[in-house]
Amino acid sequence: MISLTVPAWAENMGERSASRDLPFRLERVATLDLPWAIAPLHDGRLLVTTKPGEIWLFDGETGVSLRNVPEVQFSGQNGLLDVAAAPDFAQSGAVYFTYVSPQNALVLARARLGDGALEGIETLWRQTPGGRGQPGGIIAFGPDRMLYLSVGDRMQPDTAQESDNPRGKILRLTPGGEPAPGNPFSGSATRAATWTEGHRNPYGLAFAPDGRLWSHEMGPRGGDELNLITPGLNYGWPEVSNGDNYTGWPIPDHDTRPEFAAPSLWWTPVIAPAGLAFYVGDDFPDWRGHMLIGALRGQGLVLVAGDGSDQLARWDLRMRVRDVAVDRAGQVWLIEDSGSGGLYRLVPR
Ligand SMILES: [Ca+2]
Repeated sequence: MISLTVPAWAENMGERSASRDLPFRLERVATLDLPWAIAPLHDGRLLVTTKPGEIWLFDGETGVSLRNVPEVQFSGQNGLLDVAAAPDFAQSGAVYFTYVSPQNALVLARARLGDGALEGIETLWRQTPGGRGQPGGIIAFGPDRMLYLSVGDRMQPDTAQESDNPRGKILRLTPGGEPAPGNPFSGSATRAATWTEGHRNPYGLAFAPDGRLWSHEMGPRGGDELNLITPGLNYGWPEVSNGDNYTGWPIPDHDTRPEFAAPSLWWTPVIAPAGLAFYVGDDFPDWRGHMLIGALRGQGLVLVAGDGSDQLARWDLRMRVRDVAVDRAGQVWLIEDSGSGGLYRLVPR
């Protein structure tokens, strides 16, 4: 059923239709107010954030809302964002999370997961200056145990090309939030933390089983992108995009400026990608090594070849999918972007 044909040239995936022939059924486990991110823990429990500002811990179908979560700016795209377990979570109990502060700054924080509460909260990194919407905020830990963080352009596109501004960048930080050794640039703390630049609003960031880092980002009107992340490269926003401005004013396409790294795949009309996870496990053997991408506007789930060469499938789930995650047991989870949003487990057919 899945084609592994590799196109000769990156092409637009947006015009391919979605299928209602689902190789799984959706089991609704819980209902949450605007869930934003899922983080499976090693022991089968799940952390789920909500944009208004809660972090839920699920053990099976039983969920508790953790105490001591910091106040967030809940407005538009801003709020409590991503959550991730530390690589040494089994020993340290440490979790990392991102949020937009009441002062508009994207913040990266760390805490210990205590009994029904966050304990010992530390702010590790804070965006200066802050901004408006489009916060990014996705956390991914690398095989090098460093922390990779996406920062959106905060709706100020030109700043994605300003080298001393964290907007529109992917950062590589130590687990304590400092610029990581071995980064491609040097200079200010922001520059020294920068891994790649020229991004718009990346809501997906994940390492493949082969150790390569992938990201996707929402384009403007058209031009959602899937990018292979290579240190030191500039991904072109807002100088180039395969989409256009919302005003209809055209933006030069990626292929007019070869000095900017071009996407592996792109989508026009947009799917509004959100969440990125590589599949490892037994529930869906055909998906092993490939990536799963949630779609907000696209209202579904997208399966992309693990080397970024092709979209293998796109399923119409008739809901805005905000995040997708794979747990240690190989189960796939997703959440629905809604005020009565479902937490779902995918059950193979
Ligand atoms: Ca780009």
